[in-house]
Amino acid sequence: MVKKDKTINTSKFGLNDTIAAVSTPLGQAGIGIVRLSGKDSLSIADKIFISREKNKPSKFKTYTTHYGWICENGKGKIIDEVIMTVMRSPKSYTKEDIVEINCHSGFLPLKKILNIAVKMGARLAEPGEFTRRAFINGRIDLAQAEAVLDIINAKTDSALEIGVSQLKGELSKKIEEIRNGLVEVLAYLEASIDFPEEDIDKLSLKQQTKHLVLAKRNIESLLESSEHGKIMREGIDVVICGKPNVGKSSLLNTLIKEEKAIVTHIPGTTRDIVEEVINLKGIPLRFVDTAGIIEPKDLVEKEAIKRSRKQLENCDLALFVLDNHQKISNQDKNLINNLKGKNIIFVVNKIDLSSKINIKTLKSLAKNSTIVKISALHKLGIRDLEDAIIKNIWQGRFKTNKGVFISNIRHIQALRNALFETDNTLELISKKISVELICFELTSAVKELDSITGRTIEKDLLDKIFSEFCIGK
Ligand SMILES: Nc1nc2c(ncn2[C@@H]2O[C@H](COP(=O)(O)OP(=O)(O)OP(=O)(O)O)[C@@H](O)[C@H]2O)c(=O)[nH]1
Ligand SMILES: [Mg+2]
Repeated sequence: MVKKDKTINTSKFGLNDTIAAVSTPLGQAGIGIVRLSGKDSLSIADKIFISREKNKPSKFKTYTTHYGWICENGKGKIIDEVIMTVMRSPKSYTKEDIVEINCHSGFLPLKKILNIAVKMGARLAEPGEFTRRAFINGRIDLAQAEAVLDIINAKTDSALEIGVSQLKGELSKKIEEIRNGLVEVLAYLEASIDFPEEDIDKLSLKQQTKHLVLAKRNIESLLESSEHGKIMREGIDVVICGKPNVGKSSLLNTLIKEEKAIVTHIPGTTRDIVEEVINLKGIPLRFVDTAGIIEPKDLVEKEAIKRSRKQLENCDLALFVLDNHQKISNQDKNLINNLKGKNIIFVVNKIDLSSKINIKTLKSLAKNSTIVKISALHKLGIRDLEDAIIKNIWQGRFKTNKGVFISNIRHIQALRNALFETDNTLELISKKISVELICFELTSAVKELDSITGRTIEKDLLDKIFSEFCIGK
């Protein structure tokens, strides 16, 4: 667990306040939760809750639930029938006393219970304030707090896995390991400036370099994982391209299992870009169907082809579709030539029809790219194509990092800066340049790592991070 630098005031709002919020979506559902956190949570609960056991919440044992009613002032009109859970400090989400009131989820009960809590002394919580308190009170570090948001926003299994691993503190542990290496060198160098005469345990130049090189490798390996992390979180763009009428739109529809794009036997059917995101083996894939690229006959075709090319320029992977029932034309060859340097899978469509395509020629044009044979119309070979797409995504990119993946832009930037500064330190050491300057660079690298875990962090940045949370979290 990372301890925060005590000199930094990380609190935006009074920690002495007891905060309250509706922690579930405000609407009709089975159960809604009003949550209180702070030193007065239990005394507020005493004033508004009548338990069936005739006991007061301030007497409840931690992590126990109690049946009862919320009343206007502890005895007046009943507002709702509820279950109350008490979680006492320090073993709670915020490390403060927490009371959770499970009520019927309707706009009115939730609003009324919240209002009564406020009337009895609580303050409405700001977005993310519960998690912010968990961070300020030292239960979790900043990377873990950000993981909470990632878990809430996760759209794929993999994104969820990254979030959970980060919440467990696996990223923080890795960052701390790197930091320890840097700090060891820094402590030695600073001591040698402050007490030049004294007999400090010597850290040889070789040992200093060893620590720094190890830190550098570890930072690099985390940065390498960032591409993987980014793919799992944001996914990749796959553009379906090829000549008109080869079955691009049919393939899109088959892949997304929906008749989204118009399919006809008339070449030049697709004009606008049609796209859809699907989740394939935990990775979000944005499939984009494009207009067949040919010599344009009119202004509309010209614009459609311009858009197709633009999509192709920016995509991560192109599916180049060919018609099994046709010979490879010069047009195909030109298109393939124009895709040089792109990441491509060649898709031979319409395998239900007799084969006229020359596979040998295609193989020589495809070079090392994969070729998959399918029928979009009869849904043949689609699983093979999906497997080829997944294999292509991870090919050459997947570098294991013991399950620690970076996917947050803020973390990536901090690591890049730390790498730059560690490199500078190594250079300064090798050139035997002033120890003060070396310490300065090394301190900057440590600060960058600390900004990830929140040991040191600018207050504005902290405000920005927590403002992205919802109220009640
Ligand atoms: N026999 C057979 N016909 C197919 C197959 N896939 C697509 N087709 C037919 O080929 C024709 C063109 O299909 P589309 O999906 O519109 O082709 P496209 O490449 O999107 O065409 P444009 O939008 O005009 O560039 C349609 O008549 C489809 O039914 C297939 O696997 N087998
Ligand atoms: Mg089409």
